[in-house]
Amino acid sequence: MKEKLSQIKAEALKQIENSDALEKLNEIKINYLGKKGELTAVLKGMKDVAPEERPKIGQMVNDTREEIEKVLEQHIAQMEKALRDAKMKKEVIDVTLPGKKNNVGHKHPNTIALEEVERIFIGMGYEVVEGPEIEKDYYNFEALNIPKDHPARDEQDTFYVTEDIVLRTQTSPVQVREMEKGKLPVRMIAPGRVFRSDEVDATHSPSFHQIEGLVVDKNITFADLKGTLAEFAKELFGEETKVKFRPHHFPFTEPSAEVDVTCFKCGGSGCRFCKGSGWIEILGCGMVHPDVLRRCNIDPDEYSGFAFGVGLERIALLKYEIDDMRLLYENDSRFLKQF
Ligand code: 2U9
Repeated sequence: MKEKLSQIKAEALKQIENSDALEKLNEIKINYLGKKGELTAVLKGMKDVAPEERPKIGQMVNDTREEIEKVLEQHIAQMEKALRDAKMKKEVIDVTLPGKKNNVGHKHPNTIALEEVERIFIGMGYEVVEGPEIEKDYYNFEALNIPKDHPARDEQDTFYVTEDIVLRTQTSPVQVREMEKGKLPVRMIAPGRVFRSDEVDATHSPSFHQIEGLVVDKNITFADLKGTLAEFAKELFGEETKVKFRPHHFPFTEPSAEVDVTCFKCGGSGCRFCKGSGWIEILGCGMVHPDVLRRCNIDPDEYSGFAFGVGLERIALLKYEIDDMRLLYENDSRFLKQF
């Protein structure tokens, strides 16, 4: 038995010595030390050894195993180091090569404009509230004084999902839902996508974005509306910007107005940008109609409010001097990377 073990050890060490690849060393490991290996076979033969001899033989088997293992591990480590060294020698890193350019995305002009408008109103204490793009007829129209026969409901303007469900044509339903909650005062802006059945051209799209604002509290007057929008215009277009309120009509506000700002290109003297008038129209606004408040369970004798609405694309086109709305929807990276 002793001789057999010496023979196994000598043979294993010889094979290890002559190995020139990692795979061969692993094979040797399996052949000698594995479950079906030669040393395990010797252990299995212990039943034929006299019982008093067994501890001695067992110890010899263990010694042999340990020695083969030790030499094997040494050779494996050596071979791995040699392979690593060879790889490092082959891989030359030229630190003078220019770096790879990472393609970084750009914010869409709509996003930049939205973040700017949100920043201004959050600074004035407004909350930003979002709501569903698919709305009940009631919230989109009925609650806002737009009854069934109103021209604003014309099927050419509105996408109907069913008779009672529409793709919202304005973000006003978000404000109606907020007022219905009964938590007063309200000071919020509602940005979001809206839909109108318009043909695509340089200034129209069937899907665009609005930001609407609403303030409801005791003693809110048209003066609050004027002051708020004058401040907004100054922050958005520059300190020297002036605002002009022209009487208008919306079903949901009374009185209503459209707001122009002095042209930020020529300062109001008239240029190509403002078509010679010195003014640029930017938004619509008004005092919330008492019937709209009443429908939301708000007593118009106790509370009053103002509201306004602005097209996000309109702001983006003006601010970044883009002359065709379609560019905002194509997502051509050559266009977007300019912002
Ligand atoms: C409630 C009551 C009143 C929101 C308002 C406008 C005036 C307005 C247009 C601007 C350009 C839409 O994007 S646009 O086409 N909007 O002129 N929007 S007042 O009035 C409200 C909103 C909610 C409960």
